[in-house]
Amino acid sequence: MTKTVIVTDSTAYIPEDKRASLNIKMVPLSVVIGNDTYREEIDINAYEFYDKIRNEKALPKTSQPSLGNFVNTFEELEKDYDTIISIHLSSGISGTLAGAEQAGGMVEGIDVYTFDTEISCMVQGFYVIRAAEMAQAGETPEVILQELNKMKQSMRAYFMVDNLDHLHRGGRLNGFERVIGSVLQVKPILHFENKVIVPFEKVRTRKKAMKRIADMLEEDASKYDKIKATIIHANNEQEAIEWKILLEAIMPNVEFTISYFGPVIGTHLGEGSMGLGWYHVES
Ligand code: MYR
Repeated sequence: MTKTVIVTDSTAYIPEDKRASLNIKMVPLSVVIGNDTYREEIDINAYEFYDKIRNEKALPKTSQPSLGNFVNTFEELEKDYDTIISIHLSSGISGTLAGAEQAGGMVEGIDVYTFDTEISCMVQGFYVIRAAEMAQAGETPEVILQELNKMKQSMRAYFMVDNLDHLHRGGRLNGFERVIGSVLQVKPILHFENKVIVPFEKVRTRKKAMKRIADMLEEDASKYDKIKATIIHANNEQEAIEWKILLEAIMPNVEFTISYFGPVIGTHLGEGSMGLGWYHVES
């Protein structure tokens, strides 16, 4: 039987106990604040990050894992497994997946497959958790990858930020003039298209944006028996909890979780951002 292990990066923001129970290996991205570099989820957590940057003059920056980090991780896994499936944030916003691909070609004695989630955060986490459950059940890498590609067909995610400056500064927003967001106070709904972030719709208020996103989920919830959804917040957990209670009441066939934008993604979105991602679970 093929022994398959699942690797992901820190931006899936899968809690440590969940990673441990599903044998998910995590390679961290880093945030750089002033002269200090922190591996997220190891040296700094989301609460510490948002707290720290509030009192910092220097704006944080992010960096992908080093090639050496991937090589070391894969070499270590080669001792116990035949196959790695390395699942990462969108290749259109980070070089992380390219790093995993390169390392995979350098390590002998183990097959490395990479999977581009074309998204990030717990939406990426949905793929990782499903793949890890299947690996634990002894499924072959081919069957796991087939399932991930199937999940991609119904995966959707929308998010909004309080201030577009973070995305502009990091060069991660496409198709939107800087002046529009700041001058007109537009709260655009954002999403991923062809692996990069683009505006989905321009909405005037946060409330309207949240209503529009919820309506899209409700439309899918009326078509499918079972949906898994995650509400993603950037240090605004209370708002996420309230939204979850509201949505759960009108969509009983949707299983909601609450997750977060951690340090690396928070650097590019800013505090107060909010997102909703979901996919259709086949029974
Ligand atoms: C790096 O330095 O390689 C990391 C760059 C990360 C860019 C993040 C841009 C925002 C992503 C938003 C994801 C929303 C998912 C629902």
